[in-house]
Amino acid sequence: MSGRNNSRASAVFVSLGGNLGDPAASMGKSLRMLDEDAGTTVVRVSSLYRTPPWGKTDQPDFLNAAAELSTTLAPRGLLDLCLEIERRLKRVREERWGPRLIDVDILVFGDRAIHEVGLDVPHPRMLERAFVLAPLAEIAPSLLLKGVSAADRLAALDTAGIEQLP
Ligand code: A4P
Ligand code: MG
Repeated sequence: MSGRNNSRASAVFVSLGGNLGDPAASMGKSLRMLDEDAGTTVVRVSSLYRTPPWGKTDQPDFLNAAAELSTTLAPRGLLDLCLEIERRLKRVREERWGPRLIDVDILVFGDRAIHEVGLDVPHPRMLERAFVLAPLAEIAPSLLLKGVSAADRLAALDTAGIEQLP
């Protein structure tokens, strides 16, 4: 994998989601592939959440989760790994915000702010999305997002219909 970063590992958070096929299995496989990458370790994984579709509402409910990684990859290298995992799980991109087998997005990469072609970190739409913040606040309630904790960010959002699975 290109884009190795030889500096110390950074705390990184990713979101996982899907609403086609067997999303729980796809998310499990994605986490295994992330963990198997030489420079990346999965440190913590949230519960699964059943979430109503956001953005484009005439599609099945999603399953969503979040994970903390420790990685020596550079942000671009981690994005390449996430996209490679989606490809290996045979994700086909059809419409924006449409149904998907698996989506693996980078939410936060240490304290880095990145605005490049094809890579925006922190994820630009995460603060308005309860399906992202519910699992993230479970594993990192004190994580500061623009100066406000993930738990407080979540408390300000409508979480109707979001169900934490056992
Ligand atoms: N990209 C830029 N920044 C990032 C980043 N931080 N992490 C680029 C990952 N990718 C990033 O991605 C399109 C491109 O975004 C990538 O090639 C990468 O270069 P995509 O996954 O195909 O996204 P998309 O679906 O076409 O659009 P978008 O806006 O990224 O979709 P989202 O934001 O992922 O939303 N409702 C529920 N309940 N749960 C969901 O998981 N997901 C979506 C999709 C809509 N509604 C949902 C859910
Ligand atoms: Mg994505």
